[in-house]
Amino acid sequence: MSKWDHLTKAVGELEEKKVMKILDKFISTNPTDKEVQEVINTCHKGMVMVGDIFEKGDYFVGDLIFSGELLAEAIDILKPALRNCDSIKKGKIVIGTVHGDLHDIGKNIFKSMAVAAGFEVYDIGIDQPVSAFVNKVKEVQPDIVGMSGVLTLALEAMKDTVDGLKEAGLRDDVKVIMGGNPVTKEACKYIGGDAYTTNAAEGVKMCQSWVG
Ligand code: B12
Repeated sequence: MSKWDHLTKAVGELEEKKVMKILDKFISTNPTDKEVQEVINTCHKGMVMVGDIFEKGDYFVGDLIFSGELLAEAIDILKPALRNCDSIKKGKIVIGTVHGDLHDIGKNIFKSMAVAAGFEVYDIGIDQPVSAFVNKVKEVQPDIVGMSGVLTLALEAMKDTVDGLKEAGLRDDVKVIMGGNPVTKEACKYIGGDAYTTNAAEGVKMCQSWVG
């Protein structure tokens, strides 16, 4: 039992008004960064619940779209509170969702948290071909490339992206971090990344350790 179970349930059951009411009340308590992170993780759990209900056939694609909008709305409310994050070291990150994958909720959460931590983030968007990553890296010369994807197929696209960076002679100039539900230690090794995570806050810490 967690004190946030009612929020997980409200997100999972797509109860927009209830979710917003809980978050508005929470924000009015001037929460710490740690507390905000806990609430973001709670919303994430609610999305897992949405996925489970979808898998059972009780939610449809429209419900998935609505759940995405609901989470984006929740993050918009929580974002200002994340500005309480201490800025430690600044660096540049190029981030995008790899080709074939249209999911961007997790990417946007990571982006918000990285910006709040003081990083300059260049978000190239969803379904991005290898060339878009390569061109942006050439243009802004980041410290870090972040790849996001939640489809199993995204793992191959991540490998293509890292191979593309290698072919362009850019791989050794950047650290590569990947996020999204299917990433694992084995996948990271196969893809040729430097790190992986399914937790945006952990991802930001890894990035900070690289630029520190
Ligand atoms: C919302 C959603 C959608 C929305 C997406 C809206 C949007 N703007 O993103 C819509 C409706 C568009 C959608 C479409 C589809 N979806 Co969908 N979707 C989901 C759902 C419910 C939630 C995904 C999500 O946002 N999770 C919450 C975020 C916060 O989690 P996350 O991405 O893992 O991110 C966290 C970390 O991983 C990390 N992170 C993420 N990225 C990065 C990057 C970096 C650099 C770092 C450091 C960290 C990091 O930070 C985040 C916070 O901690 C999942 C179900 C589930 N259980 O996950 C299905 C799911 C991912 N979808 C699925 C499918 C099949 C589809 C469709 C093919 C459906 C269809 N028949 O059309 C299409 C795919 C289209 C495409 N080509 O991409 C499957 C994927 C199956 C698979 N194994 O490949 C899932 C698992 C549902 C299911 N159980 O079947 N979907």
